[in-house]
Amino acid sequence: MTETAQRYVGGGVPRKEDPALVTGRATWTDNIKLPGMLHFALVRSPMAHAKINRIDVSAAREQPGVVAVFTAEDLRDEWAAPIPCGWQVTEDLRVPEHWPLTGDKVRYLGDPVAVVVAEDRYAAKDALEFVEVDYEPLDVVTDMEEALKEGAPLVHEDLGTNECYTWPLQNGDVDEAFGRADVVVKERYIQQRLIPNAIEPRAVVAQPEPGGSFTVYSSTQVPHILKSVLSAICGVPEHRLRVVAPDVGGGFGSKLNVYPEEALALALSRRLGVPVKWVEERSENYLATIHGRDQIQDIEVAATSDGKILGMKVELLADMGAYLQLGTTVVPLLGAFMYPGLYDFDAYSFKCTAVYTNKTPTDAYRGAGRPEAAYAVERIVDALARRLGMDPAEIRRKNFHPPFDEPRTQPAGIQYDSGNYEMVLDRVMELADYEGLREEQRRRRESGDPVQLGIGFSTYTEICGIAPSQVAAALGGGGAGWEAASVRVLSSGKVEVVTGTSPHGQGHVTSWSQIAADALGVSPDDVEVIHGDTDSAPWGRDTYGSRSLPVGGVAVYLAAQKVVEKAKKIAAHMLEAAEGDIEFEGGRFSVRGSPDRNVTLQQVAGAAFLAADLPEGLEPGLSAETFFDPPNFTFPFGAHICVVEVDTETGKVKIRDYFAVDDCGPVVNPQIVDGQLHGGIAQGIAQALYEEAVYDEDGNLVTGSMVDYLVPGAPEVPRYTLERTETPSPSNPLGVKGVGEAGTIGSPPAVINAVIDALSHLGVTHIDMPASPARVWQAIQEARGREASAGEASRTGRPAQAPDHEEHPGGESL
Ligand code: MCN
Repeated sequence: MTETAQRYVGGGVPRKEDPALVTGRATWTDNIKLPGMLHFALVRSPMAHAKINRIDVSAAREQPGVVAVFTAEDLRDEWAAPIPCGWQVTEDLRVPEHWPLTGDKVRYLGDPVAVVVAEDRYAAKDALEFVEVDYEPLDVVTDMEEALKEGAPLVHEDLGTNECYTWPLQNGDVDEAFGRADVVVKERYIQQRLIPNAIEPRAVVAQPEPGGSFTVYSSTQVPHILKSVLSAICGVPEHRLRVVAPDVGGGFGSKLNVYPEEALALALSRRLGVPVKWVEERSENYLATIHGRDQIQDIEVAATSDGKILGMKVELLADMGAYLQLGTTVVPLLGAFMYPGLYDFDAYSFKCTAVYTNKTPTDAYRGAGRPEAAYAVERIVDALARRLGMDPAEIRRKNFHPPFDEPRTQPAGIQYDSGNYEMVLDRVMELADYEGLREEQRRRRESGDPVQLGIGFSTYTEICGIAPSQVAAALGGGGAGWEAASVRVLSSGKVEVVTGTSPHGQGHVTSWSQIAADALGVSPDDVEVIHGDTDSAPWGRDTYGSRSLPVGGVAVYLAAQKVVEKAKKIAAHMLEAAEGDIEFEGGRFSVRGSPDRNVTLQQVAGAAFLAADLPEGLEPGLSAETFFDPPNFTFPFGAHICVVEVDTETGKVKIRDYFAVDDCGPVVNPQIVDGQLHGGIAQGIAQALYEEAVYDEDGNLVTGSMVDYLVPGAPEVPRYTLERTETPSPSNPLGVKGVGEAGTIGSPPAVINAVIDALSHLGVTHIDMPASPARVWQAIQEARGREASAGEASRTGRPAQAPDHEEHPGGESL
């Protein structure tokens, strides 16, 4: 008899990864110790921009424990190609040469100029100060607008300009839309530079193997991409290179890259014939690992007097930093399609100008382009609501796309997969008791309470499940977007899943076990998931862009389906029935109408392995491989309400409550999804209230440690109230959408809108992120000053000084 199949997808299966992680049995790259291994450290530029006149390494070579010291010149022959830019986003993209060590000039604080190899880390580190570099300081440019001016210092003289590219997009008649609008609101928002701060900094070990092969262990999100790119940079043929991502302690996008230190490790192990290791220090990480965001957003919306949006214009300046890393150029363009948010209107234009400055390169940081877009649209929709005296929920509702379950074209010209935006908004308002909150706000305002209540909305969507290879290629991407999986049923019926995704905190081992378990009718404990090693998982496009489930997890499901199809043939043969009559449920194959005639998956697996009696022409074994390249991205969405208390006397913001209703389609593992949202929202709160990488005019990173760069801790983040709705995606057969970045994308505008909402009755309309107590206090004082001068003006008849776009870049204006 067939029992009712137990389903694991959607259930609270505990994370299989955790016991090893919480009992100190994880293998981080720094735990790898190999016989004869040497260690290296880098001499990094103490200046943001300088000519290198001379490097003298002779004293360093004499230091105890030092084995070798190399400059760019010494390693010139190691490279077959420079570190590449992965996205040729325009034909005339200006790409500077980027070598693992710089020889002529340093272009940002921390630019590596020499490498010391020694018997241990400390000896390598101690010898760094004996490398003498004669730097000739050059003028520095850290500000994007300054960098674009005539006569600005050039980060790369050979490019003749600091402009990296300009990328335009236009859909619909924007002039017409703005021409017939009753209201135009224009804003400038600043996306401050952020530092990713994975718990484990980067680390790499390279080991020469017999026969001219190499193994590279790296704390990376992208072992497969790293393998192809390192092969190209170092000229090691692909089949002679194995890349392993051991346990990886987070990345948040920062390990979606190929860094100078990884190329150096491979080249040094080849040059010296021994394994070498490099482990990043935290303060080094602040300089040497990519940063995120750093954009200036000029956004305008045109609307009717009753709040219907007609058109939107966005002009973006995006800071590339001093060099291009793999995804530096594409990050702002991931946002290009997302500024329209959840809103349906006809005309949209976007232009991004990308700029070189003397700062650490930027690249993907959790959300990559989409938090920026969501922030700008959600802020300006609030500004429009204030301008028109409308409720922020009402204006959103008025402009939402109606519910849809088939792809629907949005204003930037791409197709959202499915959505029901009113549903999430209605639910979050119910959860938060919106009316009750407004009532409390009214009371506090009327009583003149120094602590004011603010209620902030964010209704967001985002583009994730980064995949369709053709779309990636059309955007200039140099890598494919499919994902691969193999499912192998062993002779005993136990299962091995091989995935091309490379988890670093997202729980793929658990999730993929659940998917395979349901598809094959086994328990998740009977499934082993193999990942992160290009020898055992040879095909993959890795983990970023919340793609792993909608592309990689789906590939696991499809490979399992292939296995079931083959198993049905064997079962039919064993049961002497027609293949078409075989049904599969709960791990058992039975004959339709005769459930007692059945065999288990284990029996079929045994028969497939023994191969003593298989159907004519069928190969032995029970395994299958799939490459899944979906037809479209997935677009999770949600509605968040942040409730803040703002102390008007000190400027301090306290998040009292945070409500989120998110929709990522059917959920594989609710506990993991909650965790992803908790972490994601915390990172968004961090951007909204705390974090900012600040450079001074000379290009020094002022916030060079965690003392100055404020990563929030548990006391700073609130208790979250989370709920979900479930709108399946038509982009894949599981209907799933990604969730790894959703919280980070949704939360910053909710927090800032809440802060502004708390203070709007005082005349505050804008505060830049991070909304530190000083900034909030300042905004209150400025608003009070304006009120006072307006009062004065009405008494004296002289015009009051009104805030406008020029004087107060964040101010709303008509
Ligand atoms: N999931 C689910 N049901 C859904 C959607 C997702 O159960 N409908 C589960 C998945 O099965 C998977 C996890 O949620 O276990 C995340 O899946 P997905 O949304 O596909 O995202 P990725 O696995 O591709 O993760 C990448 C994403 C990104 S881009 C960043 S940045 C990020 C993030 O994930 N960095 C992280 N989450 C992180 N979490 C940790 N702990 N550390 C990081 O560095």
